[in-house]
Amino acid sequence: MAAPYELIYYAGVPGRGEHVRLILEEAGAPYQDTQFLSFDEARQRVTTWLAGGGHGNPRYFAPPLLKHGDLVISQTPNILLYLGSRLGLAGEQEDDVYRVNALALTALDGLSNEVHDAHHPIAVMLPYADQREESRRRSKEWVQSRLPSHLAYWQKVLVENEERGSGPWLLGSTFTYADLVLFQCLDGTHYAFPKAMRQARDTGKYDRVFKLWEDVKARPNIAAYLASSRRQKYQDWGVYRHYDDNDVIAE
Ligand SMILES: N[C@@H](CCC(=O)N[C@@H](CS)C(=O)NCC(=O)O)C(=O)O
Repeated sequence: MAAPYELIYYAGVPGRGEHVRLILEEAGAPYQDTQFLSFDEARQRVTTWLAGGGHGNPRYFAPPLLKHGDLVISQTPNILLYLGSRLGLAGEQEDDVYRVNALALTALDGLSNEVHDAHHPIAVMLPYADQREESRRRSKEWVQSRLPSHLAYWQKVLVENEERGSGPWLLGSTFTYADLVLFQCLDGTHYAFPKAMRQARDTGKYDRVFKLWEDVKARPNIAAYLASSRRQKYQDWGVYRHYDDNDVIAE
């Protein structure tokens, strides 16, 4: 399909759309992005797509959406699966795409959805201020038990690859979009919980994980993207938010 890729998402925060941007940036694929509209125009475009149905595709519940010609799809990992295969970032073997998808889903479950739920533990539609106490409690629990468990999992994946004489990436020697997803998840989690992430890093127990974060950051296309104005800053709305109350360390 010769049509350009178009990311339809809110403007003003990296959000879930960031995973889509990173894969396109890594591949050097040209794309249109509603982040370059004003905040209101981008929101309007999202609303128009959600309200208007799928135009031949099943209707959508929530952004990000990827438009590629007549195909317009939702669900971040689904978009990544589509792009990863087309852009050569889903591994080399025929079945690798499922391995890569599993890794990406695991990163999104643990270090995106769970982090989001730490600032909205009671209800997505209620403002943070109405669930502040619960959010602090949940963050403490999360930092204490879930963050180490996720970091330990990723460390094991990387160490086991190494023991097989492979690496340094999640799938082994081949860089895939799972590495990009984990990078963004670590980066966002660091924004939300800088003290806990620093504490985790200082233990030295997750050195391969933190190295992967740095290695992805240093890839030429990613480094150029991160230094550009296309990389939006985290804000106090969106998936990753920093609240001092929640910025705790494990005991
Ligand atoms: N699982 C979906 C979640 C999509 C999602 O929650 N999108 C947010 C913006 S990042 C949204 O607008 N949600 C509205 C809602 O859940 O009602 C994905 O990964 O794309």
